[in-house]
Order: sequence, then C-alpha cells, then structure tokens
Amino acid sequence: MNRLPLEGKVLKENDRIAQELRQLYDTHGVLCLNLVSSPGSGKTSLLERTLEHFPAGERVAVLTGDIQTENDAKRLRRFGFPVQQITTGGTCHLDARMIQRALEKWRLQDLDLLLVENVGNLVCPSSYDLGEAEKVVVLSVTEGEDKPLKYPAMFFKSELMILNKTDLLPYVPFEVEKAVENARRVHPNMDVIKTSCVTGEGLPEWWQWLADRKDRFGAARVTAPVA
Ligand SMILES: Nc1nc2c(ncn2[C@@H]2O[C@H](COP(=O)(O)OP(=O)(O)O)[C@@H](O)[C@H]2O)c(=O)[nH]1
Ligand SMILES: [Mg+2]
Repeated sequence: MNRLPLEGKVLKENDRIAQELRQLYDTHGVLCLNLVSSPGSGKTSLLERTLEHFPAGERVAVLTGDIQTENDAKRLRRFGFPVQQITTGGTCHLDARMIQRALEKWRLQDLDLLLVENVGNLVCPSSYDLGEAEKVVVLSVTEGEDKPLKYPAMFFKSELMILNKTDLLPYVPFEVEKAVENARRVHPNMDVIKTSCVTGEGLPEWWQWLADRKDRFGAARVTAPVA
C-alpha cells in the first residue's frame, strides 16, 4: 500500500543529490557518462579498451558498480588511472548517494572525464539519475534485436547505443539493421557505434565520440572553470 509514495520519496531524494552532482561536475568541468547494459554485454571490456587507449596523463577516472566482488575494479586498475568499485550488496542499480560517497575520495579538479559502469541490468538503472551528462547503453549481439523494444526506458534515456561483440555476428542469428531500427523507434536519431572489444572494430569511432562529447561539454559549460 505504501510502496508508491515511498518509491517516489526515494527517487526525489536521488534526483536532489544527482542535481548536486551535476552542479559539481559543471563547476569542475568533469564530463560524467553512465554506462548501462545487461550483465555481460561488455561494459568493463569497453572500459578496458578505452583506458588502454588513453595516454598516461589523461584525467580520467572510473567508478564501477556491481552487486558483489571487486573483479571489475581489479581489471580496470591495471591501466594506472583512478578506479573505485562500488558494491551495492544486492541493490540492482547505482544511486546518486553511492556516487557522492565514492567521490569524497577524489579531487574533481584533477579530472576531465568520469566513466561510471552501472550494475548490469536493463531496468532499474534507468530510473536513477547519477548526475551524468549522458547515458551510454551497451547491447551485445547475443542478446537479441528486440531488447530496445522490451526495455525502452533504457534506450530512450541513452544518447548512444554501443552494439558490441560484432565479432560474433557470423555465429549468432542477429540482424544489426533490425536492432538499430528498434533502438531508433524508441529513440529517434540515437547514435549507434558497432564495436568488438576482441577485434577492436569500431573502437576508434567510440574514442572519437568520447572526444567530441568532451569538447561539446567543455563548450557548453555554464560555470567558469575553477583553478
Ligand atoms: N566475443 C566477444 N566477447 C566479448 C566482447 N566484449 C566483451 N566480451 C566478453 O563478454 C564477457 C562479459 O564482458 P564484460 O566486459 O565483463 O561485461 P559487463 O558485465 O557488461 O561488464 C567477457 O567474457 C568478455 O570477454 C566482444 O566484443 N566480443
Ligand atoms: Mg562489468
């Protein structure tokens, strides 16, 4: 009986903190992106290939969320950039408070880019704003072309769909055009990049997308940069 009002309150509180985070990112010129997908689509693999590509001086950090284990943080720390694991202990999404707590350990003025890997789940993370500039949804070719239609909120709220594991296309019945069409039925003109974290296909396009987003974010900032 009390479920809806309570849920509404939690989401309202989350939105308040997310707004504080957004203001903080703006003040310090940090572009925050929230990577979402089902478990196993390749979020951590994409982040590995991204960190591997960055020069040592890149001002990037990663927060990676899972219900249990430090596995993803261990995979990502190998590249020398700041990485923190957030274990939710059962919660199916990251929320803004978890991000706020994690960020207490870092100086935002040392960063230009914050990449957040959300808990693998195509439902709950769509309801929790983390103060990010944009969401990026990863869909892999083993999941079926219909997922954008089944989980529309996630695709509607994401600016970019990474269609990952294209190296597996010869082995699975998956129509790329259909998947893109479904995504764009939910989110017209959504950006789409096809990648393989195994062969490296499409990764330069993703890196370029990131660079363009950083430039666009920098140009659109409303607050003057802080020293
Ligand atoms: N064949 C293939 N496997 C991939 C690709 N990207 C990730 N994987 C594999 O998919 C599994 C899940 O990847 P992971 O990055 O942990 O996914 P996450 O749960 O979304 O973070 C791992 O076994 C990866 O090696 C890809 O592009 N092609
Ligand atoms: Mg992962």
